[in-house]
Amino acid sequence: MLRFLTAGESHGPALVAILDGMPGGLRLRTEFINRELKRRMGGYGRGGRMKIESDEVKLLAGVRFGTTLGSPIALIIENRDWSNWKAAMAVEGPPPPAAVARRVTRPRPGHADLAGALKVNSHDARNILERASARETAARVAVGAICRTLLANFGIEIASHTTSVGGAAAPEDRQESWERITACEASPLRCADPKLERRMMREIDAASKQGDSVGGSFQVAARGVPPGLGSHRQWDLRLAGLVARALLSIPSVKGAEVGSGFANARARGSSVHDEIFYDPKRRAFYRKTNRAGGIEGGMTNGEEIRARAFVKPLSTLPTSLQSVDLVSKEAFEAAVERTDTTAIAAAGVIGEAMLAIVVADAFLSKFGGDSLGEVKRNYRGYLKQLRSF
Ligand code: EPS
Repeated sequence: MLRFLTAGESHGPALVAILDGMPGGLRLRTEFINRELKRRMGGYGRGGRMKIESDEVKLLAGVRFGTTLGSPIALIIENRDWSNWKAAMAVEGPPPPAAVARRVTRPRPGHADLAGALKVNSHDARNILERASARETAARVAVGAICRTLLANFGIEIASHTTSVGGAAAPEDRQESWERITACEASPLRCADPKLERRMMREIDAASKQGDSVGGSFQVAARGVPPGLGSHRQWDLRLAGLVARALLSIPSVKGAEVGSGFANARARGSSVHDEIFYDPKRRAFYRKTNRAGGIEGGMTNGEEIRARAFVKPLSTLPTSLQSVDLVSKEAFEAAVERTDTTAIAAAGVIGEAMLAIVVADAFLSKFGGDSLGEVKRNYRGYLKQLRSF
């Protein structure tokens, strides 16, 4: 139902996105989108670039008088750093000398540089890294904010929290409550456990001091999600797969888990599966545990969606790693000046956006209509069906 594309290079003029499939009649506030963009820029361990940028969205199409038209929504986020890159990233004109063009012939291990250079037959890895950069995720967060706005109309909320940085990790099977997750919003790493957060900050300080980077993990959560989103019908409709794909599409994410999936794999079934209860007052089925992360058989089961992403240490390092020059084929030690020590807090915000996009898509697949009113009518009918089940 929902499709979106982004375009833009990290040091080019701007990032843009087109979101297609959003119903008409949805009130959109740029201030809300900007607030999400601001959240993505924060977090302990970020580097120099975030001091330059101050992301703000401009809606270009699909919105009239603050309300969606049901036509594609187009948006733009300008790159402030562009003013320092006008020659190197000029859109038109002949290429300037190599030094001015800031050509990159030294691929960084862990980055897209080498694989992309080989793929597109370019000896200037800048043609790859500009697009592979996690800068692109600002556009996703803007798209995610629009999806969150839709979901909010149906009481669906999304949050995230950092669960580990390097070796500072919450116990694998601990599930923080929704209240604790949302209460940590203003903390430096958006970690629900203040003591653990201090350990995380020490990990970041130690890595930074040694000119190194550090990875981690975060959990995303969605509450107020009705049962029955996604489908058991086909592999590509199963929601767990869609959530995992969305998380794994975030730069640096190398692992994904639904519920307490990893711990579950080591336990017995009798201690894993969430027993089913019924509340006659609410006329609803419910669980006392949520190890399934709110998804069973590829569908939401009415509990909170919980999924975790595992993030590798950033591959742009101030210290050196062995690599080989693309042109001379000579060995060298790659060292780059400006980078983040970790972007784990930002990664959680991007994870929220990706989850919002997946849930909004699944929601519209089930209840979709051309106007918000039509979606609401369809949803109300389904809630009635659930109550009289
Ligand atoms: C990134 C490298 C850094 C990060 C950037 C992602 O940028 P620069 O090369 O300009 O110093 O700051 O992240 C962002 C710009 C952002 O908005 O998140 C990379 O190589 O992926």
